[in-house]
Amino acid sequence: MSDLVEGLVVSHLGQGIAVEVSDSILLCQTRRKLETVAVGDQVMVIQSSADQGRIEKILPRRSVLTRPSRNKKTRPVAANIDKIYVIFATEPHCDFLLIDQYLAICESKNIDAVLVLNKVDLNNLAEIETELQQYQKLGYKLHKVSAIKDIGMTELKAALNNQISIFAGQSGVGKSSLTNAIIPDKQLKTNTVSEITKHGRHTTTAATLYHLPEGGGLIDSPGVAIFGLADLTEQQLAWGYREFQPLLELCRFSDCRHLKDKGCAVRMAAENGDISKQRYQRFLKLREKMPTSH
Ligand SMILES: Nc1nc2c(ncn2[C@@H]2O[C@H](COP(=O)(O)OP(=O)(O)O)[C@@H](O)[C@H]2O)c(=O)[nH]1
Ligand SMILES: [Mg+2]
Ligand SMILES: [Zn+2]
Repeated sequence: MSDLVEGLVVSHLGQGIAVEVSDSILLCQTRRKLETVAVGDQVMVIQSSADQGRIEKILPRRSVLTRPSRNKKTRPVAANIDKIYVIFATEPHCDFLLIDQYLAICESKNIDAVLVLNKVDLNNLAEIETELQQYQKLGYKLHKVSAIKDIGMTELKAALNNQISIFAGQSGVGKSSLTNAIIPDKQLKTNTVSEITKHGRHTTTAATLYHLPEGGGLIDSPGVAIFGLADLTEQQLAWGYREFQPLLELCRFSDCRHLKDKGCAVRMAAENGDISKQRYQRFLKLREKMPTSH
């Protein structure tokens, strides 16, 4: 009979879950009927052999990101994240709708959001400058970097310390390039996980938590880091636009949808130019996309 020990879920492998306990990694299965475990979870484990164990319990989460799964349900993709770095660039074309979506999710889940404009070595940045200033006015931190030309990377690395972060953003913006610049021995570490677990190659689709040299961690989730609006309500989406927050209680009706509703303080603020019209328009678009709005 072994004791329960605390561990950190560092990767979800096909054959099991890699849990870091002290300095070693155990390949774990979960106790029957345990809810879905996610990368970043703190768990209680019973060690069954030198390199294997069973997850008995998931400790309470500070935060959880989910993605849609079957039957209109959601499943957790990463837990205990402190900060989401929303990566974007001018190539591929900057998708402000997606940026707003990530920011709204962060706002409603109490996760800090930071904007990262990558590829600043390109010379077409002027076209998004006005839009970027809107975000900075709202208090969002913006890093301007180039993964390839090593611009702004020292500041970005320093900002990542002492917390659990994840990079989000559409394909092609440079998430992998940034991750590789920040964790140069990533390949090595990936191999370590699969060697210790001795269960074949580490699949590239698995989200993995890497420790940063000076403390903290970065979750690399290859493919697109998708976490949708699925588990947000319309109210949470509106709250997710932080400039709407002080206005929401000023709408005439408490169930205002901020569309064509009479006495909507949000719409009036957008019409008066007190808040960004573009952001309000994008709120309406995201609202349309929500599963609950149909
Ligand atoms: N010009 C420029 N290209 C970059 C930069 N960072 C990444 N790229 C390129 O953008 C493309 C997509 O990068 P990748 O890291 O795979 O993006 P991901 O899909 O978000 O992981 C690749 O061709 C990279 O070489 C950068 O700072 N400047
Ligand atoms: Mg990538
Ligand atoms: Zn309203």
